[in-house]
Amino acid sequence: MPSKNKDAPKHSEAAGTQTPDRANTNAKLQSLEADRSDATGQALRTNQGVRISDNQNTLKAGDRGPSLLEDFIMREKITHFDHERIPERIVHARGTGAHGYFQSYGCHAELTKAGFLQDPKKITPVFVRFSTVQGPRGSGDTVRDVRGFAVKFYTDEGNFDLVGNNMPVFFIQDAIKFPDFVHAVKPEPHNEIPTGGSAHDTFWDFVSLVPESAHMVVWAMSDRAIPRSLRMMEGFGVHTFRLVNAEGVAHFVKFHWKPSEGVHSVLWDEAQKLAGKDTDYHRRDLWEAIETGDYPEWELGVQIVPEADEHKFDFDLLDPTKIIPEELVPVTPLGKMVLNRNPDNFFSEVEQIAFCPGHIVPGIDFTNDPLLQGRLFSYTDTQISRLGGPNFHQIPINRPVAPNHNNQRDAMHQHIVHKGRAAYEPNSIDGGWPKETPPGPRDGGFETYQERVDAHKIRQRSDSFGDHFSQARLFFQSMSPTEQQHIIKAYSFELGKVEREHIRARQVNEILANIDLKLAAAVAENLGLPAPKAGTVKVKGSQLAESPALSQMNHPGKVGIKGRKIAVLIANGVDAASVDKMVKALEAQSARPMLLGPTSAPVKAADGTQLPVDASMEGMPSIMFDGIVVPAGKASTDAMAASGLAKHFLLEGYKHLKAMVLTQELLATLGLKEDKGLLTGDDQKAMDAFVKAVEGHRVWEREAAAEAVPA
Ligand code: HDE
Repeated sequence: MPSKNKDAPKHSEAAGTQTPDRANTNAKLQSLEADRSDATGQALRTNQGVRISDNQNTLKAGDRGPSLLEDFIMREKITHFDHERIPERIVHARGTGAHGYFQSYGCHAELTKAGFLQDPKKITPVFVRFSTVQGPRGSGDTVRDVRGFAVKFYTDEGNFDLVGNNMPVFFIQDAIKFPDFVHAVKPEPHNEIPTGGSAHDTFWDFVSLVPESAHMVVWAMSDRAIPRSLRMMEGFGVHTFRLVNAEGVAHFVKFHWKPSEGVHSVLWDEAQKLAGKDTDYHRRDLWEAIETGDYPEWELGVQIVPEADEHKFDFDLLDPTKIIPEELVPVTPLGKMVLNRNPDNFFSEVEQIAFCPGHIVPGIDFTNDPLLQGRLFSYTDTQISRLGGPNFHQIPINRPVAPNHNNQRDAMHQHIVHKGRAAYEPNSIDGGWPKETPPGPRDGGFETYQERVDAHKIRQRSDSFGDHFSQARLFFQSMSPTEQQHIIKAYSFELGKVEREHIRARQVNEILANIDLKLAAAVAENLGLPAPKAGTVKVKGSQLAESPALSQMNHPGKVGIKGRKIAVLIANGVDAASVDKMVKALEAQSARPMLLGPTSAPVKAADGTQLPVDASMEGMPSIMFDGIVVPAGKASTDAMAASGLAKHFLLEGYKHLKAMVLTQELLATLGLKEDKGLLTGDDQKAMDAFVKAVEGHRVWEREAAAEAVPA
């Protein structure tokens, strides 16, 4: 475990009340707590409550004889085991999650009557599940993919699920295309390859034939698809929703989550290596951050558009392949979310949580976005086969904290013993209960926003959904030169894996050439395709030339290097005082220094002290860290200069543009030159420059020099 925050609450103490926030959250979750089971001090029993005397041996006829069918203890155990698996999610199967709370910054009554957005003192418990889309449950965390960002708010008025992604648009405009899209991106049917990625023929075949995917695919080829951490991702509700106030006045809104730790990614080479060296990189990072008290935090905000301005934009608000640029409509902050508690049981909580965009509360409503409308059907439907019937809302993690009495009855896995005789309404037998609540400004029954609809039934896409390239172009052109290069490389890598040349050519000539000719030309060159001509689609262009909010470089975060992992490389003969100085300087910044030795054995410092290490350089390679420091020490420096393992660690860190502090000798041995983030010495000046470089996430200026370094 990281050495920082040793006194922070540990997982096993999570039910305690370490902070007021925690206390409130836990009090709210009492109904869920009741279902948590702790076997400490308990006898081993069967499911029927019978004490078990021997859990080692099946009942047999003689010690070498046949097993006996009557062994109900063995049969019960094996039968249960045989049924331990449930179907994984069709998409978003790989995920992880955490508990936390949401707190409104103030009263937003002018915007919505939703109770959880009225009072800054109200603590609303939440559970968040982050996921990848393509890969199965056991796939790698760092694959190039969209990340799911699904939040369940357990509000006093019922559960509100904000089931979003870390990208603000989607691949398709209409729900009826979702199975086609998912079948195309999933592993190919004949050989179930590739696991977790989109670099294959069927995905690129589909997206090159479906230009409405163009905008989302540029996002997926950008660094957003390889986040450094789940804590460092923006989240988006994607669709336009409505917020409705007590007077019945509605505004269109787009939901945004802004992480306090900034928006950061790993490099593609790191992502690929991590997928092998630490398949669980993201879930481990989230888990450790929460265990060590570095609680991740996001700000929830909305872009607000009055109903009267619905048609003011050069795109349709109902089209989920479009953003509202933040420069046109800024994000208004509403409140913050903090994740402060890891799950007790992965299956019961992360696996069994069931989200649905249709779970809304009074004060929130839908729009006619045809993708959203289809989702309203799909999620409940899928839970029925995934969780075995329509009573999945009774599973502890799904249970609202609000009461939920109604006349729905029976079905698989019914856990409630309903009292009374009348399971219908109106009734006169049970006094008419449970009864309807008329709509009202507070605590009223849900009332749908009264949008007027007067139309023919048609299967037709609105012309206002027809511009597929303007915003894809805006996105690409809003990137920094570094980010643009990453996008070019990502398209080249992915299309390079496509076997059919006509698919590569179609993506370049019919999609990329309409987005940006420079992008298309660069990718064509990398693929050995003829230089593309300008695209044939007349792209009207966006209202803006650039949207700086789209570049990750403009989201550095507000917490400095808090929670960033720093490798402190040591070997026998290291100067213990130098180690101490560097570790203290890092801890002063709330970073997480970890001591790494040549092996997992303690390192003997020059003054004879034994320094226990957190891991070996092989066990935790450079790709797992945000920065590297090497304390002083002649013998330790000599040992590293002679060690292939240490040199690889350092060169790889250099190549991945990490901030580093080395000794002069090592710098010379590795043949590297100092730069803004490659420093020498162990004094405060070097450490201050190092901290600044880690804050910048990567030493982008080094990119050209790093190209030449093998690692
Ligand atoms: Fe989903 N999606 N989706 N989706 N989605 C599911 O629901 C679906 C879409 C998203 O952590 C499934 O419980 C359809 C957009 C997340 O449990 C399924 C359409 C966005 C998660 C489903 C979409 C999402 C899911 C699979 C097009 C971003 C994971 C298992 C109409 C706004 C939630 C499940 C979790 C999961 C259907 C499009 C986000 C099959 C039909 C757009 C974050 O019901």
